[in-house]
Parts: sequence; structure tokens; C-alpha cells
Amino acid sequence: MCGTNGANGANGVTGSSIAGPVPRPNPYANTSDFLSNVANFKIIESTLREGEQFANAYFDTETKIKIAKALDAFGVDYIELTSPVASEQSFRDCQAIAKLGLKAKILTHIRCNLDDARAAVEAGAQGLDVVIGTSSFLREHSHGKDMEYITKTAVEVIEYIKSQGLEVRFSSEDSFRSDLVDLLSLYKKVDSVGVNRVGIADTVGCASPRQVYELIRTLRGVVSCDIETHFHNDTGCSIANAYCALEAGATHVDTSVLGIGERNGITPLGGFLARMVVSAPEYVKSKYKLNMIKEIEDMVAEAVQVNTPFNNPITGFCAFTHKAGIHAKAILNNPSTYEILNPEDFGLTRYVHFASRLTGWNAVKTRVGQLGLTMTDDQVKEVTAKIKALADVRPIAIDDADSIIRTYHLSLPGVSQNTSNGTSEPVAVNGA
Ligand code: HCA
Ligand code: CU
Repeated sequence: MCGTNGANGANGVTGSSIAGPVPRPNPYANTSDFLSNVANFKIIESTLREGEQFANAYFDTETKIKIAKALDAFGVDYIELTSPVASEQSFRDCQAIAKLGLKAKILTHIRCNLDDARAAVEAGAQGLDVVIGTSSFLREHSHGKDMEYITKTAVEVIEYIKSQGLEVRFSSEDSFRSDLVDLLSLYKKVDSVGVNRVGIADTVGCASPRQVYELIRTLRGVVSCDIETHFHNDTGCSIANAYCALEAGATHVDTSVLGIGERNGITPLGGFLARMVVSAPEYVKSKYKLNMIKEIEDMVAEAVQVNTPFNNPITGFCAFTHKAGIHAKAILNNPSTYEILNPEDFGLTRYVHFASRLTGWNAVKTRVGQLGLTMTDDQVKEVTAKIKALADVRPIAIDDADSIIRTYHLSLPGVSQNTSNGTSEPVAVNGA
């Protein structure tokens, strides 16, 4: 039985043979910190498996290699690939990526049977993620197997994979709609034959964070191996669920770039790290190259022909844009006032909007400075009123606001035609 921190989570205080009082854990103590892996988790990046199930996805070999290399450079622990039995090209792609010699471990995803496992071993993967449906829906309407058959096959497949010297994870599809006793008995059994990880999958995206916490915490007390988690985003909980799973003692989280996957996908890599960098800044910043997130998202967005959503954490076009006068003023004084994430951690800059009816004079003052102009505060307030007056009539662009500022400046006594020469880049404010 394996596990980087699985054993930690399963047991409390160890006894001692030396005489004297044995310290006992306080039964009322909050155990969440003891179980929590919020500052010690691993990412299983599944853009090249779950992501390939996204409606628009078609990855040729070159694109797969490019994505795998970028994810590896970014620092993910594992890269999961489509099953080599899915198609001949999938088999060859798995071989090619396994041969790259990346730091990340190469996993492939297989159904729970020996034929799939043999093909995956032949394709050169370093670990196999085995999955089978355990909910009554999937047992009755998908593969038609009972729990006894599932348990027997699981043990057989796990033992075969281990005999080949590979890492193995066993997961149940649709875990949250599976019978709890069935699920725990199955996982206890696979743990006892030495599986490296068990996986909990919210295949239909039905689970709430509290349900996740409770299931993972219960499972943490039943198995001593690592616990991987996989959350679909149908009801918008995929990041929160991943976070709660870690709080409850899960060790691994599945992600995909931009969350692409079956239907509306799974926990997105970038959004998940936005959450985690707030909760565990040292761990996240030392382990992952956060300034690569935009480049990786752009690469995948282009490959699957989508745009990054406007409200995407970190990279949505307005993720670091501040608009209302009250916000702009505070941000210009100290960005922490209205930012929990620092754009510089991701190699990005913030932007203070200065061309709307909500604009305040502090933002305009900064813009005046960027344009290389000089005005008194009263003059800035007057030109701000002009910008707001136009913005009350129609939406205005940065150029509109700039020309109002320049025209106003030219009208000031003693200003000649040639005094303005500053940048015309939008207001970007750096530093804390
Ligand atoms: C799917 C399978 C899966 C597997 C998750 C896992 C799911 O439905 O395509 O291996 O843990 O969501 O159940 O992606
Ligand atoms: Cu899935």
C-alpha cells in the first residue's frame, strides 16, 4: 500500500509501548486541518483524455505532443492520455508521448478488463487509470455487470498491472450515485490488493461540496492508499468540489485546460489553481509555473477552436479590470483592496477602466499622467465630468476618452499644440 500521504490521512495518533500516559486525540477537535491536503496535492492533467471527449476536440499527434510538453513544463504531476484501445492512432500517440521522457508521469485511461490493460502496458504508459461504472444506472443500462463481478475483475486487473511494475488507480464512474456500502467494500478490497489510488468520479456533475467532503472523508477512513478525484461541472461546482475533496483528505485532482471534457467538462486547470494559490500560495507558486497558464490556455483554445470565456479566472479578458470609480481609486492606492489574485503572479497586468459613466477622477488622473499631460486635480475632475457626460449618451472607447482628455488639455490656458506626447497604452497599474 502506497500513497504519498494516504497513510497520514487514515490513521490518527500511533500508540507507544513505553509506559506512561498515551496522548489521546481530542474527539471534539476539528480534524479538517489534519486531513487536509490543500497545501499538498497532485494534479492529474486530463486534457489529452477527458479533454479529447470535448465536443470540438480533435488533437493530431503534433498538437498532443505540444500540449503534453507545455503541461510538463508547467509542472503537472501526471498527464492522462486517451485509452490506447480507442483507435490505432491513440495507441501510437500514447507510445510517442510515453517516449518523450517528460518529468510528468504518463498515464492512460482504460476500462476494467485485461485486454485494455495489456494494450496500455504495450503502449508504454507508466501508470494506468482503470475505471468501471458502479452506479445502478450504469450497471443496469451500460455494462450490465453486478458488484461481485466488478470486484473480481478489478482485483484481477490491478494484480496484472502491478505485476507489470506499473502504477495503478481504480475508479468508479458515477461514484456519487453508487451505493455507499458497495463502493466502500469495493475500495477496501482494491486497497487490500495494493492499488496505488482509488478514484472518486462525479461523472454527471451532481455532487455538492458538502457531499464531496462527506464521501471523501468517509473513504479516507476506509482506505490507506491515495485518493484521486474527478469532478464534472454540469452544476458549476467542479472547482469547489475539488477544493472540498482536498480538505477532506483527497490527494489528487483531475483537471483539463479550460475545463474541456464531456458535456461542459471538468475542473479547469487555471480556475483550480486560482483557488489553490489563494489557499496555499507557497506550495502552488513553488510547484507550478503560473505565468504559463495563459499560454497553455491559448494553445488549447486554438486547438479546439474556442475562445477563453470572458469571465474565466485569471485569463478572462476582464479578470483584472477595475471599472467603478470607487474601485479604481482604491486599486490605484493599493491593489489588494479589490484583488485576491495578483496578476503579476501569472505574468499579467491589471487594467483600470477610465472610459465609462462609472469612471472616477483618480483613474482619469492616472491616464492623464500616462498621456504625458499635466493638470491640476480640479482640471482632472472637470475633464472626468466630460468623459462621464459622453458615456451617459453612448458607450465610449479608450480613444474617445483620450481625445476628450487631449482636447480639454489643449483648451487650457498656456498649453500649446505640441505638449502631449505620452503613451496611448491603456492604464495598466503594476505593483502592490
Ligand atoms: C467518463 C469517464 C470518467 C472517468 C473518471 C475517472 C467519468 O464518463 O467518460 O476515471 O475517474 O467522468 O466518470 O471521465
Ligand atoms: Cu469525466
